[in-house]
Amino acid sequence: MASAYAAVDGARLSSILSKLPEVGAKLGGQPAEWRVREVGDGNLNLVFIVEGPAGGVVVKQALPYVRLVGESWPLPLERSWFEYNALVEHARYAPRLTPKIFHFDREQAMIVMEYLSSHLIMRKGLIRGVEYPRFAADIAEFLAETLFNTSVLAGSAAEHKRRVELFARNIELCRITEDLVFTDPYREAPLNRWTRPHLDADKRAFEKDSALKIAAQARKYQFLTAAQALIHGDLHTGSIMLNESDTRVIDPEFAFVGPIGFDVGAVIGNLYLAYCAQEGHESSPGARDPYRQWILDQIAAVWTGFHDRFLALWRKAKQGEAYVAGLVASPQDEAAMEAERARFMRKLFEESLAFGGLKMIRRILGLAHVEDLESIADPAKRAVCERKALAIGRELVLGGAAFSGIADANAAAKAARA
Ligand code: SR1
Ligand code: MG
Repeated sequence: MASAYAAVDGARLSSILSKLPEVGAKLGGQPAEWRVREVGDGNLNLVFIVEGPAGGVVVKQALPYVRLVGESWPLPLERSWFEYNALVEHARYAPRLTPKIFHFDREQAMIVMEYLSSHLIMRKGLIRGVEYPRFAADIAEFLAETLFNTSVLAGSAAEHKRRVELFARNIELCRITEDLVFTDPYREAPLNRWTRPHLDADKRAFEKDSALKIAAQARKYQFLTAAQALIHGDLHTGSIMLNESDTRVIDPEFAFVGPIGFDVGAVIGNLYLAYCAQEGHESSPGARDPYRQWILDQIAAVWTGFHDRFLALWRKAKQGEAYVAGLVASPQDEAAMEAERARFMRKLFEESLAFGGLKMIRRILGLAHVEDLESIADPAKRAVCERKALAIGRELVLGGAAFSGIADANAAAKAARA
């Protein structure tokens, strides 16, 4: 019989894992020899590294509340079920870029997965100024493959509706995004925080910025209603683990069927945050200029790589329920279809920038911040970086329509930093 949920500690975790032959074999030796460390530094969960004589695994267990805030903010354990299902879908379409899952225990809200001992959380690498040669191509591939293949551009209506139904119950996690990304930064919410007093005036200005507030709400409407594809839902640079030669996307507990641009924008927005934060991490002014340029190059490469691969998948697709391939018969049909694809991708470009901009602003004026900026100890210096990031975020939300391509977004970012 399954045992009732309880948050684990080292001894209980070893006992649970000892009953899983595949995991036991991976760790080797006896449970008493296994070393268990809690390493979670995220906002929500417990994360353990378990190492034995033969190898290691990672165990992620959901807590029944928001770790960042405490027990006063309950959160369903069921999010682990959505995360597991999203990982299964990601493994289907981007197996090379998804961690391997060894075991899932729904009762314990626990996922046992591959220990990526030679990988680093990308956000930490960005703070240190590390360049990752595989990053842009790998993330472009992940985005294109997972987002295209879980949409009705690739599959049947019935399959899509089943996917919508499964993930539609991830209500509370979506609610966090609805409030924390789209609404709270633009009002007085009790858990908001910002670098005070340096950004007090900026916060007040954002609360009064009619165009920005309404644009944020328009994106919220899209987030609530656009069931385009299974999105990761929290694809910031803390959800990417990588090294020189390998990249993995972790932590899709916010997954649901939503707007494609939300994931693309999450990557782009978090790279712009890292770009702005370099000023707080460089040893002398300008020392990180080449690295800043590397980040901008990655932004361009992620968008271009995603765009090209998504389009290539679409041109080849034969089974999509939308834009039925059989209707495109003549050269005129093909030309009209190509024009439609270009229109779709242009719209997605603007949406991705807008979502990215909103995800930048929420990390500066809302509850949950990012280490890129938080690790800048001097608040005055941090506020300088944050103000530039706010300006870039606002420009991405409101100015995307005027950009002819991603190079224009990068030029706007450079201008805001100058
Ligand atoms: C209350 S949870 C705050 C944030 O942590 C997660 O990583 C998501 O980004 C969420 O919005
Ligand atoms: Mg996470």
